[in-house]
Amino acid sequence: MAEQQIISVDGLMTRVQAIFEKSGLSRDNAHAVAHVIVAGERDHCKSHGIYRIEGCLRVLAAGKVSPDAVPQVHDSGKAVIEVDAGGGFSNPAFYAAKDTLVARARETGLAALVIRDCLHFSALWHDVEALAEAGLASLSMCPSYSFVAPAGGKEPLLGTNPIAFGWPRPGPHPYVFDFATSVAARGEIELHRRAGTPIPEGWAVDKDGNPTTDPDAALDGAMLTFGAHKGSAISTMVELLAGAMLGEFMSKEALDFMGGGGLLPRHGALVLALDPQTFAKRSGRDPIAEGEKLLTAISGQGARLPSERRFSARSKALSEGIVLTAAEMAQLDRFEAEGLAALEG
Ligand code: NDP
Ligand code: PYC
Repeated sequence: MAEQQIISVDGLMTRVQAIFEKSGLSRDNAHAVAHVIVAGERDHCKSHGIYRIEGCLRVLAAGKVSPDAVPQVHDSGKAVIEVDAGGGFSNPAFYAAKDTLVARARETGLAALVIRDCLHFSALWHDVEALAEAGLASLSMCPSYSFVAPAGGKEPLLGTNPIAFGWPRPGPHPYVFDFATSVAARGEIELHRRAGTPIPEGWAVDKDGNPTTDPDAALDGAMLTFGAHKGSAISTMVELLAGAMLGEFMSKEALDFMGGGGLLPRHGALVLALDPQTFAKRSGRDPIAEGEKLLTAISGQGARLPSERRFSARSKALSEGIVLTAAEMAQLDRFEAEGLAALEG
């Protein structure tokens, strides 16, 4: 068998959706989850691409996610919109409430979406890209599992707590950054473990608090926040805003609730949407044009904007297809043929 194989983005979408339907997810939920995973693979975000299928199947097999949850949107007509994911994946819940969030942010200038009781495994750039397409600036964040030590400590307490920001631009792509507040996403360490390669220095400490480059020792120990005390504070903010403030699990409670980090975490998520036109109105200036001055000046220095790598990976994948290894293809074959039974092999 060839070492590498090429599959079109649509072809991969069909296969991943089929895997989830075979494994018991309702058609709508299978579509939303497959969409986010295929987008990750398409944009060459391997830590949140097809590698995540197995984690989703494991949580389904364990009965810890509702396969046919139908998200319930609660709209009081005020700034805060809530959607109850009903113990299902977060992605269908976000899409169920997105149009209401966009309409409210346009109407009032600022609106928030609270996603309750969801399983969250995905990258966040999907949310902020979707809102930028609607002309809105946004922030998206969620806790995860307490795998990360606060700066100055050595016990895991904070989550890898991702935060993403999106800003609309006139061209085809918005300005987007999206990162874990740990030095790297946990998925990156897991990929190093599978590949048998060391992790870079500075990502983690072992369970005795000593620096380590061994992925197994890192996964057993504690990950570190980016930017020392600064990342630690931002991660703490994510716990407070997207956990405590919502009355949903913070990362430590999420880990205790699931009884270990082997399955995907269950908690809430927060998405803030802001309409730049409303905020700038009385200034008489065009916020998007003003933003462009900064963004083009950054690029003009030869500095790369976040997400540029992703957007070019996307355009290559859309025109040439996605390159997968033979092992990845074989795993797709197995999952598609056997569904959850493939996990036993
Ligand atoms: P990365 O460190 O790979 O990337 C972080 C951001 O920085 C991206 O927007 C990236 O753009 C940008 N970037 C990277 N290098 C440069 C550079 N040299 N110059 C300018 N910008 C740069 O992300 P992480 O490993 O921290 O996170 C990966 C994903 O994991 C995220 O999508 C996050 O949402 C997800 N995650 C999800 C969690 C969950 O609980 N659901 C938990 C933790 C993480 P580009 O992509 O173009 O390289
Ligand atoms: O990569 O850190 C991570 C992660 C946790 C939950 C989903 N992704």
